[in-house]
Amino acid sequence: MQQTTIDRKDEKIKALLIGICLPDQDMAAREASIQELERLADTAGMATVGKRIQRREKKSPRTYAGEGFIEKCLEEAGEEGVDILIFDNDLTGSQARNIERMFSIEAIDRTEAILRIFHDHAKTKEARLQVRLAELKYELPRLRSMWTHLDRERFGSRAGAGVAFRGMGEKQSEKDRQRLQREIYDIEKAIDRIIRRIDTQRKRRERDCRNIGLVGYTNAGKSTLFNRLTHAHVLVEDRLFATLDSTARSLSPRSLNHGTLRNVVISDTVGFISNLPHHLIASFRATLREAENADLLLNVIDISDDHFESHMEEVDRVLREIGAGDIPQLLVFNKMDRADTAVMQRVRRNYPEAVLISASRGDRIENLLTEIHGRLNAPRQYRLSIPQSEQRAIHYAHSRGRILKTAYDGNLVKLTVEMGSREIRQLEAYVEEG
Ligand SMILES: Nc1nc2c(ncn2[C@@H]2O[C@H](COP(=O)(O)OP(=O)(O)OP(=O)(O)O)[C@@H](O)[C@H]2O)c(=O)[nH]1
Ligand SMILES: [Mg+2]
Repeated sequence: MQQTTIDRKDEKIKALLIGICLPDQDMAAREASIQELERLADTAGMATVGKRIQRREKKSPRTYAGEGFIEKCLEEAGEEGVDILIFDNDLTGSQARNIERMFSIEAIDRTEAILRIFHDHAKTKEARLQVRLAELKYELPRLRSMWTHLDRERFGSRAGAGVAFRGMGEKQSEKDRQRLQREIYDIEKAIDRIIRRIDTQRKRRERDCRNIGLVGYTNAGKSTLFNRLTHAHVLVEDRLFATLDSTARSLSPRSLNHGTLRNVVISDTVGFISNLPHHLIASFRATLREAENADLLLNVIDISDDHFESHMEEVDRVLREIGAGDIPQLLVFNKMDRADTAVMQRVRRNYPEAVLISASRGDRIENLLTEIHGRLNAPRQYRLSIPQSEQRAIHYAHSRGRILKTAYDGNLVKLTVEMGSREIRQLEAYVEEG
């Protein structure tokens, strides 16, 4: 991955953004996506000089968008010039190289733009390890095609001349692949250790604490809300991916005055974005661990963003992917100070269970705290499968929960029970999944 460097101080790298719209895709969604790519470019320190979308029947296997189209876009960018092309979806390694060779310009895709931001924003050891892992996993599948290409370029075209050398690239590729895999293995081990530490800390806490995880699209206001509820000073910025690692804190004494929310720990986490590649989510296991194990998720949504509903879908998708899809959620529509009245009315109608707040102004925070209190203590239904010999557990379920159904299966008692989240802890070993 060569990086564009630029000598002229203060002058930003000029990026031209290119997307395609296939027959089964919606143009408005593609436009929203390329606008978001502009924000990503901005966060990565680049200035967007143009955004273009080409309607196509299918991706060009060689150059993703059409060659003529790319050429025309570059021409139209004119005098100003362009330093880098950013494509609004995953380029294969060979597409990127073809474009770079044909147009003598650096070409990256959305994932790489996100990786560059992550790279620049990672401050703690935990975040750096996770970003490195994501980078390696991004590079690995691109290696083979890179060396195959070099083979062809250097030796392949002259008949005969290549024979002695053919496969040199492959050997090199194999060596690089092994090196990358070793590094991936080492980093995953290090992340495992971090996760074990997080789990131990959580277990120690859990005896008398409940955990709340803040989740949501990037820039929704999670850290702002976190700071308000805990009086912490986590970095808040009007940029994408300001937060890359998790911070856990108790609610501040002021928050505690407004409801009996003693012993509640809240965690801030990395934000999500559309088209997050699977390996990137997987790399952030340590950061997302707190969310995975929360008793309640505060799903923070920027109601002032025109696309907040598609962001909600994306957040749901990621939550399911990390195994947090079943954790009770409270929808928190943030930035109500900037929202349209009609939109707020629609949200109130469509999501009657949700709360609307302004985290930065501190509006309706007490209402949020009351709602959190209610949710943490609200009973839920669980299916339990308890050996008949475990009389104490069966008795506990009957005395602390409301039994909705009892069945027997061999020596097991199968109970459907409604219980508070605190009480069910004692029976965790008997809860059936799903
Ligand atoms: N108008 C308005 N702006 C807000 C509100 N809450 C947060 N913001 C702004 O939204 C931007 C993003 O806030 P953050 O708290 O950093 O968002 P985040 O969800 O933590 O973002 P990432 O960590 O990047 O995923 C900042 O500029 C905040 O000042 C709000 O209630 N109203
Ligand atoms: Mg944040």
